[in-house]
Amino acid sequence: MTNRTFTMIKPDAFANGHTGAILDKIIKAGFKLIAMKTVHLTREKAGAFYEVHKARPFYGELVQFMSSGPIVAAILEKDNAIADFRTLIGNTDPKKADAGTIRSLFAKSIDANAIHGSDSDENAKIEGDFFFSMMERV
Ligand code: FUP
Repeated sequence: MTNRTFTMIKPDAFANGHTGAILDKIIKAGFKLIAMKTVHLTREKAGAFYEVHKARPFYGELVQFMSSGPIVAAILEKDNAIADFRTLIGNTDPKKADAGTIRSLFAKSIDANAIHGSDSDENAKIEGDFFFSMMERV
């Protein structure tokens, strides 16, 4: 699993019509699509996905935001996937993200920051399993 990561194109980017441009950047950066789907998370499912952040002050708003509209969830494959994808998306805060990164191009704030990328191999597996069954993967 060390060459896989998990991503979500978040409700802000989806609603603003950036899904195609973001997927184009991901594919041009060398990531292969292993599984992908559009889903609209319920509050309960968004809350469960972000359970690790439950104690943080922004948890309630994060759950509200992530259940506010459709998202695209995907499993991606590339050598060094976790680190390379986090470089591609940029800093959590788009104001601090390097020029050309997905968050610098498509996100407006730290809470609505356009895209998610797993922070470890372990979390990529947990997060991919949250959205996709074995039969939905290449
Ligand atoms: P990242 O790994 O870059 O997605 O960032 P974190 O795991 O630290 O945060 C997860 C999500 O929580 C972010 F994408 C957006 C939200 N968040 C806030 O809303 N406010 C904050 O101060 C930090 C994170």
